[in-house]
Amino acid sequence: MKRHLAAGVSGLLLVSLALTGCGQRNAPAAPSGGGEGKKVATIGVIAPLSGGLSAMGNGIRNSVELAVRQANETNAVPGWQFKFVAEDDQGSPDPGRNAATKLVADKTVVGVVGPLNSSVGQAMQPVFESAGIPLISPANTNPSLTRGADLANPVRPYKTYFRTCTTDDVQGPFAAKYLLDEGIKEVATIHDKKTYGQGLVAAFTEAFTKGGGTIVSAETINPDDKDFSAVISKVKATNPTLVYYGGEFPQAAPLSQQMKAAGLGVPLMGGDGIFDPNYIDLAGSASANDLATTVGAPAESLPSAAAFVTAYEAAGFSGGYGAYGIQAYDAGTALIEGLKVSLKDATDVESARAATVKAVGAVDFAGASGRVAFDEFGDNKTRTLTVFHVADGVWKAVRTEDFK
Ligand code: ABU
Repeated sequence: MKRHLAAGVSGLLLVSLALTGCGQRNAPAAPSGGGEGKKVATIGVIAPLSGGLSAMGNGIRNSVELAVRQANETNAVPGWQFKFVAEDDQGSPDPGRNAATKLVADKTVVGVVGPLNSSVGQAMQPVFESAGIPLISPANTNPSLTRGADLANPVRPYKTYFRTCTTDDVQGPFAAKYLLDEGIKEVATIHDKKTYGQGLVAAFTEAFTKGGGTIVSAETINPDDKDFSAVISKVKATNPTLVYYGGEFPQAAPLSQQMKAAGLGVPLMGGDGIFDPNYIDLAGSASANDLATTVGAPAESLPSAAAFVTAYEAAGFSGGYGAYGIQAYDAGTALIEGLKVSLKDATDVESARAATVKAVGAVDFAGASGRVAFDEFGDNKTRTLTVFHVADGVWKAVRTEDFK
């Protein structure tokens, strides 16, 4: 994954962005007037733009802004100008719910991409459902958000919620299969008790034990913990070959570092929540040989993502697109594809909301991450995953598979 992207690329796109004042990451994204004679539809993003997960959150924000800019440049929906707004959920449910409430109060808001955290998504879902506005997450991976608590008897809880990423009932088994294939049979698990971490570890544990592996210890931490010495000594006593962690990189990195410092010199493996260059920066040399799965293929290896990567670099954003960039770009594109249908003959955004939800549910296009089409639960039909490990101070892909 690229961390720093070149800013000074010339070309038509960059000229166009400069004209609309969109070249700065935090600049207003679209002309407030909506262009001559055009109606305005607002596309929002809600993501962690501050705090520990802001690198991932700003990658989501920028990638959606890019999709919106391109839609305006290509006049994707004749007669309509898209405005872009971004709200900070701080990676927490309450600010996320507040941001959702703020956006749905704006009658021009036609759809929102986000959030990053499953726990934040859960808080936002009812707000968007009540307003009848589509919410498309590029990063929420907990399966209950689309299929309810009983996965054996799935029921879609919110018809307005969609996502472009793969889910943890796939991600956990994918990690388990990789480890079993590598001959790793004795694993300790730790999670942060949040929706994502807990669910990922449960999915991993079920597949790993079914496949013949043993969970030698199962521990938890609190998301705000800094000192993991107590849990590490409990885990160390069980002599695992690897620690599987459910949570995000701000906790996973110091956990890995403290594990190695305490003599628990085994790799830590996590899910997409730890896949960020900041994990390696924070953990330092202790991160060597640690592993992560991601809910997609690496953008740099996908021919379908090449145009996105080039356009992102040309746009001059100050940070990279991050772990969810292509899924976020595809989420923005899914919304715009739906709007091509629902806004075509619409007089205003509000009266087109039901049609927009229906049209988003029916999109089927070749996105940056691959085919994007939603199933009856709102999940993406494409389920590609990758295992990365840390080598020479960077994340390197070791296996990419389409999970059937
Ligand atoms: N998917 C990993 C991080 C986001 C979440 O809570 O789902």
